[in-house]
Amino acid sequence: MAASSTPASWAKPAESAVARGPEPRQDRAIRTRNLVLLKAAELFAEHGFKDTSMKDVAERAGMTKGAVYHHYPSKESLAVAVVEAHYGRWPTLLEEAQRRGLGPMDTLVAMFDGCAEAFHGDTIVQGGARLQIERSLIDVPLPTPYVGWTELATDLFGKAAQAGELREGVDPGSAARTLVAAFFGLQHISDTLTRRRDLLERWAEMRELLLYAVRA
Ligand code: LUB
Repeated sequence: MAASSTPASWAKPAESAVARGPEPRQDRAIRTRNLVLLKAAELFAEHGFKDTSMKDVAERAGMTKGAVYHHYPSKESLAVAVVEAHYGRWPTLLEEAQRRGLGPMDTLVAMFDGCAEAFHGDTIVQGGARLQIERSLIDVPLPTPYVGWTELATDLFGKAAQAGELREGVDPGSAARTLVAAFFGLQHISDTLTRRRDLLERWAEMRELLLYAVRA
């Protein structure tokens, strides 16, 4: 099966929409920057963008505010970095899924299984998702949400149709838009009701029903 290409909206843009601190070179600086990003994602996921301050990030990271500002000159630059890092998880997931040499439908399932695992336990992804929900309140451009997963799912459902794995009459684009919308809603409801504790069970339930509906 021809490899699916990584959706453009998942790639880190060449030019960031906001000012960034200097690219760290030494390991210590890289570790510090990553810690700031992780703690910011944690706070964004817990409290949202508006109720998180750079002071909160510094305290949670055990650093001075100056150290945080050195890497990220504004809270907006931190938000952009968290959302970009969130999308940066998916190309690796796609490479891993494609290395397994699965058919298109099983590649799609592997991708969404990995997505569910990430939403269940990856702080960067959880912080990125909260920021995307609040995107209208954040005064900088953020990557366009949902289109990457829709593009990939459309491609894989199309390949599944060619391989005879998709139920007769199911349109790949329609199946992709339905799956992405359903998954978005599932992870949001799970977050709202159980802080995503029940996400994996909810995904297993949805996967069985949706796959039953679309598999040949
Ligand atoms: C996914 C979210 C949450 C789409 O791709 C995205 O932008 C997404 C960001 O809020 O769910 C469903 C896989």
